[in-house]
Amino acid sequence: MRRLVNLLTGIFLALTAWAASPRPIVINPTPRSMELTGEYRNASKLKVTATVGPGNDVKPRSGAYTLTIGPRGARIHGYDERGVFYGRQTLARILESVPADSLPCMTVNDWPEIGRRGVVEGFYGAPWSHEVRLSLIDFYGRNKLNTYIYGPKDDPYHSSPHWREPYPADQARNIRELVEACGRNHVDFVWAIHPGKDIRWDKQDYDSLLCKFEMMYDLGVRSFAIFFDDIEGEGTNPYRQCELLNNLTEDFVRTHKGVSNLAVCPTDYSRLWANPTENGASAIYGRTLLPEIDVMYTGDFVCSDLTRDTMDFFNALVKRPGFYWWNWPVTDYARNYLLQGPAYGLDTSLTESEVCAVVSNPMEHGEASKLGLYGVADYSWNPAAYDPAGSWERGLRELMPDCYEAYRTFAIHNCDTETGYRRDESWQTETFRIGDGKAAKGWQPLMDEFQRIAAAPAEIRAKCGNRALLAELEPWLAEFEKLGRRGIATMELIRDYKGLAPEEFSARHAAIYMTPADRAAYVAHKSGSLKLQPFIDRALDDLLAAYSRDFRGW
Ligand code: LOG
Repeated sequence: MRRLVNLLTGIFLALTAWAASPRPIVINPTPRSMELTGEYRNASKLKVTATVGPGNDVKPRSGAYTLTIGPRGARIHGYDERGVFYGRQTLARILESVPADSLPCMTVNDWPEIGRRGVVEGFYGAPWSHEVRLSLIDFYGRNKLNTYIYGPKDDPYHSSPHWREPYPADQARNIRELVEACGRNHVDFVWAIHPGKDIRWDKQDYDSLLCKFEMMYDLGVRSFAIFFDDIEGEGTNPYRQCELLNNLTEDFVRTHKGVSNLAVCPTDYSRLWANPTENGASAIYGRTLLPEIDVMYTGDFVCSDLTRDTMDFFNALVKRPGFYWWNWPVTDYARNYLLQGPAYGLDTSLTESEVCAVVSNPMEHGEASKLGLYGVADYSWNPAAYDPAGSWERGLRELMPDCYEAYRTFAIHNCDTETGYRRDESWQTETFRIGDGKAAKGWQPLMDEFQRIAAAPAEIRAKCGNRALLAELEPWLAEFEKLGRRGIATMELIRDYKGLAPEEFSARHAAIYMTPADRAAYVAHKSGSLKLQPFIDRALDDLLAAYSRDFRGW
């Protein structure tokens, strides 16, 4: 009984200390199980020991670990080295979250659901800079993402015209550095080639491909993928594609030490145009492609949700769990938007038996993609526990700890694309029409929001420590600030219009309209396109009508 009371008191004290700490313990991705075991201790001289291998209650899968923080120190046990690394990440997050004198004792038992989780740099447009790539690779490690597929469409040595040729020396050096950075972060660097635009299915091109793989191997690359997306003509032949992959497995993968199985992005990578019959390319893949080769798939559309139904469709044809390529938050088809919303549309009941990998194709703005990737990391590690909204809030805090509220204000109004993959936006903002009965109640909250919008950019500029992120956001921040000011002026006119003389009404009304140059700047870097700017546009029309109707002073 005394022990029980002691234990309960211990838990109470630990929880109190935890609750009183400046921030709650935030670990991304969300661990499988985390239990407070009662006491707490001084963290400043924490002794950490690490062991590796099966046993010790650790789940037998790559990246799994247990972490025990007890009175005598912290113990990490990884199923493999990657697991030890992840245990250290979790411990680091705990230590960042609590004050040094109140580290709670706890046990964490954690492992990933989806074996391969990460990013495909697979968009059109300016490839990421070397610095951004390095910064992202650290971010992957920190968030337990283990896969970085290098395949920027506009790298001419990845695609046509130069896929057959070696990288120039400076670029080769950079790739070697990326491989090393990935190694430090336990990320598999996958180099992808996109030869299908002009490949000839002959010995010469096969040898060119083998030779290029050899060169990449010499730079340290140990994982490879072949992309046949977005091509026409001869290159699309599924029999030839399968033959090539099977031969490469035979002649390259199996003859080179440490090389992992290939992955392929077929030409029919989306259900939208995939022939669902036995004669279709996906079924041909299912029948002829070696079973160890992974097949990529974007779902029902090019940009679409990850659903059980879409995976069932694809997996039945290719006869293996598909490799999911999520086209979000990519914006190469809508470059004037910045996607800062929650990562949602991902089925939380999926397991590795239905989806062998989940990778996200981000924006050409690598730093600004981190917010989305934070959610992707959380989802793919532990889908069953994934809460898109909660994860997004944590991501905002992680990226801008000193101005979370301002970043949140910016992000919540920068989610949708208006075309393509529609995303919810401004979901906490209620707008109204003049005279629709909601105006009286809705005016103040909307005015408050426009004021927060006008003020957020200055705060972000002053307090965001990541200058590279800030530089990517800047064109949108500038437009966001103007949107806020237009909104405030609109709200003031709604409040005042009935009492205004015609000249004053006209002047104030006209001042809110964007000049053609303003409009062009807004369109180039859109914010609030789903709800806020449409509210302003409509309000200006309504104001004109209402003023003409109500004005009695002529
Ligand atoms: C391309 C991809 C592009 C994306 C979004 C795949 C497999 N390929 O329609 O490079 O970033 O759409 O625009 C694509 O998705 N094709």
